[in-house]
Amino acid sequence: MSTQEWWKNSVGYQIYPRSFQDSNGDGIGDIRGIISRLDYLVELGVDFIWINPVYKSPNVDNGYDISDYEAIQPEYGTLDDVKELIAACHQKNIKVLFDLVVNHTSNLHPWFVEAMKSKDNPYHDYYLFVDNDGTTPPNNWESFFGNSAWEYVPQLQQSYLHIFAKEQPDLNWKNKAMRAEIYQMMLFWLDLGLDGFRLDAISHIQKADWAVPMVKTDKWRNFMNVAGIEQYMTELKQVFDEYHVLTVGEASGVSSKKAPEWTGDGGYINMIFELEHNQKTGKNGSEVIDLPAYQDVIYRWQRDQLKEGWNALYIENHDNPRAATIFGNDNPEYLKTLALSYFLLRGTPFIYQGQEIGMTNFPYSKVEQFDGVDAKMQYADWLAKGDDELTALKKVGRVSRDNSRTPMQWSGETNAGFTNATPWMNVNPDYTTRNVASEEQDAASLLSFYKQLISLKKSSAAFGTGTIKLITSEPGQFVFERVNEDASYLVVANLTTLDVELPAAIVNNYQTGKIVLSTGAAADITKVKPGTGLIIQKG
Ligand code: ISL
Ligand code: CA
Repeated sequence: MSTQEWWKNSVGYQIYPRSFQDSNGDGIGDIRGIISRLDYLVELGVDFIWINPVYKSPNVDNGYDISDYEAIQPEYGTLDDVKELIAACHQKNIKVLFDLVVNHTSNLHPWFVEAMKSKDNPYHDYYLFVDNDGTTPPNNWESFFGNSAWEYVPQLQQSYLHIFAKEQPDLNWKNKAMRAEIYQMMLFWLDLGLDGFRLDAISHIQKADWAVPMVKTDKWRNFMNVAGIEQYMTELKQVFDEYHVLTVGEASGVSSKKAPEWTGDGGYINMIFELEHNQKTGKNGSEVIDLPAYQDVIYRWQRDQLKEGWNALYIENHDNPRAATIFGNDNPEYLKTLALSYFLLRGTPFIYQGQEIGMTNFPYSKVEQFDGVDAKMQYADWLAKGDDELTALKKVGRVSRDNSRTPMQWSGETNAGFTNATPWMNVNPDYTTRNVASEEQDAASLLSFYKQLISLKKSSAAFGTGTIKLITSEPGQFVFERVNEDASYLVVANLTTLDVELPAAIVNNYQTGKIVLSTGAAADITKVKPGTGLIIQKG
């Protein structure tokens, strides 16, 4: 492994800046807030952070609608603050990734403002406009956030494509001048010393012909990894390669089979956040993760990238409800087991802020508590379908991505120590018992477990570049070996309600080994009970 592949033995931490730490008493998390919490991250042991967008934005989609790629949203601070953040992180050996959002801009970006002026404006072709009389959209494509993906513009007699909110017009990647400006902008950030990017919605930048209709059974295929994207990814790679930066692509539609072409040697990027494992079961409003289906997806991605390619491992992010709720069990030992089930698979593990203390979904009681455009649209949708308000609230609340965006719970003090003003989003009331300060004091807490797990992960390259052997067992029981020339480890994480029965050969191999970490006191290789797990190093 070359030193350029440092990320293979590393741990990432995702920061949602709006909700991490407020430093100036306006109720909104900011860059100086992140700087003030760096020692927490050092203590935790993470190697790099990925920060969600802090660019100038009217904030229709919490920063994913950018109106100036090279300016910072004043709420978050200034460019100088960013420089200071990067320097402070580097001083503490933490690398910094920013979000790169280039599938779309804000409708208030100067390019789009120009584009709306006339068909012959040079910026008009930076976006995807189609002649249209406004009676029916150019085709039946829907946006990820619901309804038609087209917005009609009467003064142009055209509609433009937006696969997210209508305030997020899609860029036209066929336009060379637009691409050149994007690459220039990336250099601007890389020159400031960023260590990489998380590539937002990157598999959507190429679209099918407008004549191809949407099919209900595969709604997004006309803008997910569509042929022709190769050229753009190759160009992006040229920029990345110049700086040897870490690149993590949110690339839905790239199948596990195809993934090695993207993430292997010579691939476009270093790793992919697959979005397939988000498999749920149960009635609207009380969904839980469908464990067997979830595990199938994760194991398939492991198998398909065994020799070539690399995984980005995660259970939470800013687009999903909290794991402690959606896995249906917020018992700390179960959450430790959940951590074990994904963290040491082959790939680079990420922790989403608050996951390490077991933060849970917000107990919604009124619609005003929702923030996201998507949540509000879904709520209106359920009402339109005939639900009463409480039912609609429950259905949206269970799965809403707003759940993951409540303020970080630092302590049992006012507003969980996030701010001394009114927080921009409600703090989850369970902060009084679930917070960093109290878990730091408790050697048996989830937080303490994550620290041990991170340190173990980094103590042996067997957990990085070592091989992985997935051992078949009951669905929902994660059992695997990590092996290199120096060490062999067996990881067992039992998320089911049945005891794990390991194959005799495995028991023989590891029985005399040393338990290097376990979720509870009564760990025993011959009987890994429901909701528990352990790691054994071969003797
Ligand atoms: O492809 C998808 C589902 O199969 C979509 O989920 C899509 O890739 C995803 O929603 C993209 O999310 C990202 O871009 C959005 C932003 O709202 C999210 O927060 C971000 O993670 C638009 O920029
Ligand atoms: Ca602030």
